Amino acid sequence: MKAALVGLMQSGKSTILAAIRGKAAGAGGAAVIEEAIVPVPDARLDWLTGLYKPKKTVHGTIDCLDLPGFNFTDDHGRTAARRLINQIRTIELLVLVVRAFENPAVPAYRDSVNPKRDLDELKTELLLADLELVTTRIEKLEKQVNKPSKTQAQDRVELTLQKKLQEAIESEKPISSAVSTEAEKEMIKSLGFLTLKPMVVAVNVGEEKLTEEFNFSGSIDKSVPVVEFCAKLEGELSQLDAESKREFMADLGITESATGKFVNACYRALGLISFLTVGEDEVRAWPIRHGTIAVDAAGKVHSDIKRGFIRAETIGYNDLKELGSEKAVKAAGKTRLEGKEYVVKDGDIINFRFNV
Ligand SMILES: Nc1nc2c(ncn2[C@@H]2O[C@H](COP(=O)(O)OP(=O)(O)O)[C@@H](O)[C@H]2O)c(=O)[nH]1
Ligand SMILES: [Mg+2]
Repeated sequence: MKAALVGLMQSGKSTILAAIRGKAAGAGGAAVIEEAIVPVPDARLDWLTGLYKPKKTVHGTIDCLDLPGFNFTDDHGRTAARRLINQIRTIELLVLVVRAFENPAVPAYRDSVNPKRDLDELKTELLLADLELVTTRIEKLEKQVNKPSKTQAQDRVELTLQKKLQEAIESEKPISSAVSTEAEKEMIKSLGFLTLKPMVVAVNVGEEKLTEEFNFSGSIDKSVPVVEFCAKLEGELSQLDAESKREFMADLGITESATGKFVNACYRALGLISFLTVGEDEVRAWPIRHGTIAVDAAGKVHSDIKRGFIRAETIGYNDLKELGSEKAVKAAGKTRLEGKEYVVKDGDIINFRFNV
């Protein structure tokens, strides 16, 4: 799963990425896209590792891109930003990072710290980039539809759809608000509209305002997760051992680390859950889309397991934790034998039975 940190210059993207991967921030400001694979923290994996003592424990991961910050205040900046924006069309999730921290040493964008204004500016730029794309596509389709071709009927349907999307953007609504069916989504998938992508807003708050909550109503849809954390502080936290970290967090009144918050928000935005596999060799979390059926979950592990799928021997993580062993779960009659069409739940521990 690929996410991109998108934000105005000096909003703290690189500091956030450094904090969530537990490494000190890089030089920053470079015009390159940095990539980091961030393991998804999961307390269930920790507990299962204690139980099975496997040779290895494999976490789910999020592949995070850190983009240079945008600057729309001059032509040069706008051109650079537009080029970057077009490079993230294949990314699945956008994390919009906005600055809420005061720091006299770091000049503020447009000379003042104003997260809502910055979020609106980012949103507008994403809409404009999509408007450009939809307009180009409409021009192309309009030329195409009048020539007889194999795709003519299809092109006509798409043209109607693209016009509907254009109307939405022109009234400042995201593409996602105008797409209603899976068929429509499929039709425009390859274009990579930015305002069709799931989003998370990450607010980089100051050290002294850790508990401040932000209201972005009117700027973003209620369904978009908003996470607040102080990137700088989290960077410092990530350098501590577990014990000092707990103490420090308690002192500050933080209950969840930024990584946890961040990853959970990404999961939520993407509609992801995890199922688990256990054994002496490996304890592992497998991210899947909410609603995935057992046979497709099997395919994540191996194509042979999908092909030869017989049953998914399933126990709930909570049952295992409560009863202490697979044997006890079985004795309590809580081991389930699920078929191909079973909709996998978050925290299902699955042993796939298959035959190839
Ligand atoms: N005081 C304070 N400074 C921060 C915070 N986050 C980032 N900074 C500073 O702001 C500057 C820009 O941060 P950076 O992560 O490079 O921003 P980017 O351009 O979005 O990647 C750096 O000098 C950081 O040290 C924060 O939470 N508090
Ligand atoms: Mg940076």
